[in-house]
Amino acid sequence: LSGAEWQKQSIYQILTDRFARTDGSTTEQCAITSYCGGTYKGLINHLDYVQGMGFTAVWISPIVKNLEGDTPYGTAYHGYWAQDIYSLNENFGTEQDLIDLSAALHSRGMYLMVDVVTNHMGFNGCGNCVDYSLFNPFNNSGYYHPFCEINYDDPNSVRTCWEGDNKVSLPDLRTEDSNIRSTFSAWIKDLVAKYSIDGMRIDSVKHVEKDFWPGFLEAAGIYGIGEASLLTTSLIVLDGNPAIYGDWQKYMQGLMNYPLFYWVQQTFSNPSATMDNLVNGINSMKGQADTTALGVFIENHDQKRFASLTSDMSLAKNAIAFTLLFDGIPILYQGQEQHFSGGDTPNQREALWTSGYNTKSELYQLVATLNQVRNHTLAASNSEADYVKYQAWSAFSDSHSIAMRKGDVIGVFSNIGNNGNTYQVTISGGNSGYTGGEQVVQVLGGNCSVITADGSGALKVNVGPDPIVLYPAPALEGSGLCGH
Ligand code: ABC
Ligand code: CA
Repeated sequence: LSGAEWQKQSIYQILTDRFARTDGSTTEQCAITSYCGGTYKGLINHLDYVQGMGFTAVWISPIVKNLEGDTPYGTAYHGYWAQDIYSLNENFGTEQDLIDLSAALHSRGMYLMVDVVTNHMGFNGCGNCVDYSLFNPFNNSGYYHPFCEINYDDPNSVRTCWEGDNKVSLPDLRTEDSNIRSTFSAWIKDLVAKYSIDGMRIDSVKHVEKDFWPGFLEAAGIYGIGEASLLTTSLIVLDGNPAIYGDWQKYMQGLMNYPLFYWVQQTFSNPSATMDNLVNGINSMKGQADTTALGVFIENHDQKRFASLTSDMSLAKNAIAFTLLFDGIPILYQGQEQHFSGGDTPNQREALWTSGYNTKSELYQLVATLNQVRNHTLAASNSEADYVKYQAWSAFSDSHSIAMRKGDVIGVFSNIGNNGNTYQVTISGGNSGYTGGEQVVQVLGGNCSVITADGSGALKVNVGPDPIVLYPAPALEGSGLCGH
């Protein structure tokens, strides 16, 4: 699937080991650093749960065979410690099971995104004691950079030193060498064909030199979205610093929108924060990067969950609604819809089955409605410029609320929290995009009530603790929203 097609999808991130077991158990305990029994078969059996929220794609954990046994950080249940890139991690199932998963998704009109790692392999032990003969195919030290620990302030060190540490070391491949590049190109081409993979989440992109990526993406022939995590220095990818995105997008169009993650988390986890960082951030990033090609998220398997920062349900709703209606591809991490609250690694990697796959939970229902809004809008758009390529902007903001307009959809978000008092704001005629007397339905919040734009097209909206979505009344036809 191409990048343009992926921009119309919404993705549910699955930790394969922690989503569903083959036996369907909802009571099996999960020791947080061990394999807990999640499988491709289990996932196939619970695709209704994912599709019921309106997601059109799943991103699963890395699929290749990892180091076996226990380490000081537990087992390789997450899949990022590769040992043999030509075999599968059998804890998750067989080759046939993965083929079946892909087919099951496709028969629902859904897509498969696989996590891939090309930066390193994984070894249970220190950097200077690696037994290279364990690896397939990179089975001697000549394929790797010499061991050193990363200094994150030095871009060269980020590229050539090793992730991990001396307990579990991640031998860093010489991705600049042409033999390694051609091995990876052939590998990804075969993998995509064999399992009918539609997209890739690409691990550790900033740890590999930029010019590795165009060739790799071309060999894969499908869209890839780079991890782009957490940089402290603006010289390397991808800090909360938007300026570096534009340059990176020349090599890899799809990247995780980490700046937005920081702004949304900061703004919506704390009622005393103001909207300034978020509003300024959105405005400045617009001009510097193609935000419509980025992945939008507020949780993943590396970050503290939102609910570990605040238990306030209204704030969680605003943060989720913001990410689902912003530019780019929304990505929800399993457990977010159940308001899971794990903190730092590995505690944010809870087994989902303990929730009983509750489809009645408040956030599950919210996500379903938001995806319905987005999917309907995409399907009804006459051109990409109407929505998918329209860069969202702030049509109104004050210190605790923001009205974000994307095409004809306006989301109104606040961080006043559960106990906040409702107040009225006005989105001006010029900014609302409506003309005098037009009718707008509050499809989220406001019980489907109608607001009529005044003579100038301005909208008066009651901002409360929960998010609001305003939708042009005639466009609701056929949406399934508000009784249509
Ligand atoms: C294990 C243990 C950890 C232990 C670690 C040393 O070893 O679980 O408790 O601290 C996999 C596993 C992890 C495992 C690692 C290492 O391998 O999932 O459980 O950690 O063995 C990707 C994946 C991630 C995966 C790998 C490795 C890469 O999403 O799941 O981890 O294949 C770096 C990398 C990034 C990587 C992330 C986990 O580590 O760049 O690719 N993610 C700074 C740097 C970041 C760096 C981060 C953590 O530190 O800028 O680049 O990410 O080391 C903010 C600052 C940030 C700062 C963060 C920590 O704090 O603004 O700059 O980020 O406030
Ligand atoms: Ca590297």
